[in-house]
Amino acid sequence: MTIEQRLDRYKRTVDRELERILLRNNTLLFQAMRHSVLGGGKRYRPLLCLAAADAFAPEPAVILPFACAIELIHSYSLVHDDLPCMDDDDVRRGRPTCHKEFGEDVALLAGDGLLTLAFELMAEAEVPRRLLTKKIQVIRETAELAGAEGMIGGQLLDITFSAENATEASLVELMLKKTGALITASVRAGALLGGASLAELKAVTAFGENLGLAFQFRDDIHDAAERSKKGVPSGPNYARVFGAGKARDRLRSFVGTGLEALDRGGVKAPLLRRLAGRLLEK
Ligand code: GRG
Repeated sequence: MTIEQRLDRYKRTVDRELERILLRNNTLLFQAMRHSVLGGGKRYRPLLCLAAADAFAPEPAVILPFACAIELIHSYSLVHDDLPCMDDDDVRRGRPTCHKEFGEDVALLAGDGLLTLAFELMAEAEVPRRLLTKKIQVIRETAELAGAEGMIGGQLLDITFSAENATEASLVELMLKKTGALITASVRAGALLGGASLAELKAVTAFGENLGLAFQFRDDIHDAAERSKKGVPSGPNYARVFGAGKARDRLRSFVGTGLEALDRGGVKAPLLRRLAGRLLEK
């Protein structure tokens, strides 16, 4: 099987499992949660989690609940980010946003439901005895990286950002938290549960942080191009402040630095490397 075929197979597994998890109830809340999670999405973060585990001792069944939990956290962040009090977006993944379809009140609760369900999933996940401590570490780290000092903290920097005082360092700090934290959590969860050594975990973490930044640079480049066509102002955006050319250079350099971290740590991880490569494609 080629690397792309293996990634496709992992994506189908994640899609099926997310469907199974969210089909357990048919209340309005679960309908809104399903609308937000099952309506497309690249599943980039769960793939990173599975790909990181795959680099060590592949036991995908053990990793799957954690990979799915991270996608639920990602989906909650999108539902809340789309709300009128945040980015006020009408369309997500080519469909009406959760609040457009279900109303703001239900969308707020759907986000809450997805976030808490993620932690329920991880807590309930069955792991071999030798991985029990690692499982607790993953849950704690995921909470921290998704929380007030990670992704949510990054979102606060986003909404309070002052474009006039924007510096490269302030934008990078925002990106590291808003986007990089959950991407780092994804690869660390996979590596920890996959059995990485401390040195390998360090390499995978550096890879994740660089990939998180690359991911947001790529999004900023696309977003700046889209918004300049439509003339709609956007939030903090590196490509808008420093130019698309510089943003593209930074994107390539973060992907390169991430890959070098894997090289230095002796981590082969062909699937992780392929996922990094995707960020340099159209
Ligand atoms: C807690 C409200 C709240 C927000 C947290 C993650 C985040 C901060 C907000 C989401 C909006 C946003 C533009 C985040 C940057 C990361 C990003 C580009 C998300 C889109 O992720 P993709 O491209 O989306 O992986 P799919 O649809 O493929 O899952």
